[in-house]
Amino acid sequence: PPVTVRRALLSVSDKTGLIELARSLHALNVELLSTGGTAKAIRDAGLPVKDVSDVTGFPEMMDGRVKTLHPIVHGGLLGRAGIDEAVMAQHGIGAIDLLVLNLYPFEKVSVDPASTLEDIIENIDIGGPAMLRSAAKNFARVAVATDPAQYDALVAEMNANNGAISGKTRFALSVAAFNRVAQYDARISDYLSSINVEDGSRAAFSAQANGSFVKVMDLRYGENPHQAGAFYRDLWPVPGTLATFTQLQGKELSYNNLADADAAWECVRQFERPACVIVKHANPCGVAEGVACGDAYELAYATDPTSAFGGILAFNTKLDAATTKAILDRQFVEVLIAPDYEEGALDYARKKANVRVLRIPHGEGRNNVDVKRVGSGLLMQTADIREVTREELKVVTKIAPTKEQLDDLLFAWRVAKFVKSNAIVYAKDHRTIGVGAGQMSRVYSARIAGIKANDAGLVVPGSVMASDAFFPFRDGIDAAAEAGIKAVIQPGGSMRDNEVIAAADEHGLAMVFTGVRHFRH
Ligand code: 93A
Repeated sequence: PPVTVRRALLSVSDKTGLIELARSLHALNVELLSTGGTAKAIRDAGLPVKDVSDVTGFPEMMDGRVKTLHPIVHGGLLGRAGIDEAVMAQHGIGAIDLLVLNLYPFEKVSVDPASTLEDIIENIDIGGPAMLRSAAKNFARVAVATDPAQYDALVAEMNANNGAISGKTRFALSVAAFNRVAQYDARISDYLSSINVEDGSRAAFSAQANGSFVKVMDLRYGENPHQAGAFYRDLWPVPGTLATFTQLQGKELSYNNLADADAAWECVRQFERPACVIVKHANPCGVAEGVACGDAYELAYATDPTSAFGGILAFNTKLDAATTKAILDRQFVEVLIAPDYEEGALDYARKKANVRVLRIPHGEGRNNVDVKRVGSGLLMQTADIREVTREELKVVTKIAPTKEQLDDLLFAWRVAKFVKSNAIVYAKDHRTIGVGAGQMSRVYSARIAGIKANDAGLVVPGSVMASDAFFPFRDGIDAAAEAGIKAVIQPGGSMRDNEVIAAADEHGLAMVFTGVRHFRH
């Protein structure tokens, strides 16, 4: 139900709009209580106001560190209607129905290069957040404003309702107040944890916390040596994701190592059969399923031995000693990732002490939010964790894919999801034959997939092709047919789907639509 405001406490650092608000409240017969500086400003404007210190019978002290931390204030904010009247009367606590408060400007002061640490510490508000929490918790009876931008609407509502504020408004204000306190405390914690206690210097990244992230480590540098880098994980990391890794050996992990390790691990963990994914510069350059990790590795490697050099290798099964030996004898590896290792595998890895070996235990969870920084903003989206089932596929050509082709199409589709757009993946017998990544036009990605297959000495004819998004023209299909592709998987949905389907029929290809696309930028 609406609550008529009879008594308000005003305590604001930012005095914007204060006098107009006080005047409006006074006109509605609201009694005004206030703290030192705020009370002075109101009084100077010729409006009646009571000092909190007079109400509590306790002076403001310690240069303002203690001004409102008193049961008369908190009891006035927290007292429940219909429950606490008697105890409030017994202790001389008068109800406060509206709190108008904005906090000491910690955010502003802490980023000002002229501020000393003492200035910054003094700007950590204690009484303010305490009152905001008291008032916000008691939204059943109390309204709380934390920002001058809220005053106009508040006054308008009160003017229209004889000084009353609705339950809906009080609840919305309460949520806003808790948000404000959470944000404020996060900034304090970020700031303080960025300070080096040895010499007082400040790091580019805070030491432990960053909102709801926890620092795992500083990185030698970011994507390039002139950039700083750090790795944080969620406060509660999702089981099965990169953030739960243990480094068993090897050189320090770099920013690029971690970014590539994530792509490799997320790709390989999709497969049910033993699989290997080799990533270079964020793109899978070879992927294969096998009967065991050994043949999966051989097949993945054979897709593109040139690119595999210095790659990030991920397996979805326990890595055995023989495969580890085969890998490390043959090629330079940046990072090796598996859910577990045979003891012999680790013994062998130890001989190549630089190789970073990560263990990531399998888990069901997936990261469900993606974040990308743009300018001084943030793009957020739910993560691309959509899996396409066999039943969802729609055959659009005269010829349907065979059972083997269908298996390969789904395999290629899973790989394509992890290839930067425009992504084209050629595959056969559960292994990649050629990967075309990151081109600005789809037909070039298709050509590159073909060139790479040829260079690796792999036979394209009889393979299938996956495309992460629809073909806008028939040229991609023509190029694929010319290379010998026999079946295609793609989202469909182009204006020229009919032309693209006709091209596939003309070449005798089978084609299925997924209805789902997987852009990855
Ligand atoms: O130093 S405090 O943490 N101790 C308190 O008891 C207290 N009560 C209110 N800061 C406190 N405040 C803050 O004072 C308010 O959050 C507001 O930002 C400021 C208003 O002070 P003044 O009215 O003297 O300008």
